[in-house]
Amino acid sequence: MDRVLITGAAGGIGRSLRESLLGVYRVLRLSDRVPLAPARTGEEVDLTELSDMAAVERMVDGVDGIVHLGGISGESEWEPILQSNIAGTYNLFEAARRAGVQRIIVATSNHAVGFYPRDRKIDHQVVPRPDSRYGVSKAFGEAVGALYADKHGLKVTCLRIGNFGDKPLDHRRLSIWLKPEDMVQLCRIGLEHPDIHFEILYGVSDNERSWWDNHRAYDLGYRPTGKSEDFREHAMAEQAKLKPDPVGDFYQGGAFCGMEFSGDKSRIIEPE
Ligand code: 15L
Repeated sequence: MDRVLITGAAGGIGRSLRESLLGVYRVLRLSDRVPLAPARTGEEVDLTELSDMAAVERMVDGVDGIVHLGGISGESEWEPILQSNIAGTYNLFEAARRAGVQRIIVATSNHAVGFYPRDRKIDHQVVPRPDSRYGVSKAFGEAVGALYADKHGLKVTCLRIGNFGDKPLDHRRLSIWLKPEDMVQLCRIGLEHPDIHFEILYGVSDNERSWWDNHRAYDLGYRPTGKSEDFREHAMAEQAKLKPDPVGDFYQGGAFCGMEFSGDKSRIIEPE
């Protein structure tokens, strides 16, 4: 990888990767729909709206690999999800294919599988159970990634990210926390590992109470160093400030499952 593009570079994960991948690849091209801090040595800065195919084609021109973080990063109305996450992700893959990009890492989310209950351990082979329009868009990203890997030979890694940050924010995040340094390892696996064809890996650290069997990531060399239990007291103190949420507290996706819920609460049993 010589030139690596990061979309969504203005977001929390993007800003962190901008620092940690600087100098790892010869050029980092950083893109977002909002202006970014000026380029430093080894950087290029770009302003692109993902729903605009012509702009996306310019954005991917000349890159070898992409870390696709761009799009809406939480629940929203359908129209912005459709434009940024669905059309935007399709545009990215199609433009990348035309430009001969070799590898794409796509940031999907635990919300693609948020309606699995917390007492079920899931691996990378379970079918999607999205918990929101946002989660549906992330499942779409995984599907379009599989298509471009199988049909066009792009090397695609989907990262089902839990919660990225310096520490786990509450009880739920003790299971899904992702330490920034561990995210770097996962990106480097996706951009460099020789055996990638199409992968779904969980973006999660070495958390004792993880809900995810992430053995595929370990097979590819992932050795996370973050351990959420080191922050247990902090997470539980924050949890104590939250109201109980019968639906959200049962499912892995948390509040995303409870919001707008109009289903049958007596169905709070394991989905098939
Ligand atoms: C996500 O996918 C979101 O991007 C992030 O903002 C958090 O809500 C995270 O999931 C989470 O589940 O904690």
